[in-house]
Amino acid sequence: MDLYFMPLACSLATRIALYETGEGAHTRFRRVWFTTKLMDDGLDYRTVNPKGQVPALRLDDGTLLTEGAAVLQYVADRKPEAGIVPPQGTKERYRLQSLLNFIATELHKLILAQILDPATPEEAKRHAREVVAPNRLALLVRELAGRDFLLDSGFSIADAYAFFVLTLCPIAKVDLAPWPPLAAYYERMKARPTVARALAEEFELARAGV
Ligand SMILES: N[C@@H](CCC(=O)N[C@@H](CS)C(=O)NCC(=O)O)C(=O)O
Repeated sequence: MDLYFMPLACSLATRIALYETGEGAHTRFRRVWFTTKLMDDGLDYRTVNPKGQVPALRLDDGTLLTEGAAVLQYVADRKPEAGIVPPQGTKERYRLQSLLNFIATELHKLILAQILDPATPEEAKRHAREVVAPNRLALLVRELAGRDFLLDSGFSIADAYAFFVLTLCPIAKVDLAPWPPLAAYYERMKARPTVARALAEEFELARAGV
């Protein structure tokens, strides 16, 4: 498989999932440069994925899978024994899908994507930081109430996606201080070797620019 990624983008969650399942070792990680949309071989990524967004996963049969929530579930379902996705059809699976959708639409897009897009007017960025973020982060804290991770079964792909969001919050100047449970949750995730490894690797890659 090939994972198309940008360092410290939402594709970080897929990298974590691949390390959790052990398939990272058999995956080609293909970097896409955010500003030019070029890959390291000079090819325009939009010829691969017209959306120009990561993550995208090229399967061995040539199929291209896009959209983080689907990509994450595909990776996790390939190795159910890794235990990072509940079985299909169970209530836990629907909770997972609900969480992935919440993280994608309410946290990733409504907060981070808004703030990090240079074209967003300052007023809209302020609204995202001061009004939207506190409301949605409070909801994330509620989802965690009484749990170490978002699912009772333990670390899952929903946590991997939330980890990306919480990593980017300080970069987007979203204040996490009012939410101590989120800091503890973040540290719990970072204590996992797969998460620490993925984060360190992507920080290193990001040092070369975006
Ligand atoms: N709907 C997509 C959105 C993915 C997305 O926003 N990816 C960002 C990185 S976190 C990206 O590729 N941005 C580059 C761009 O939009 O040009 C998904 O859920 O996977």
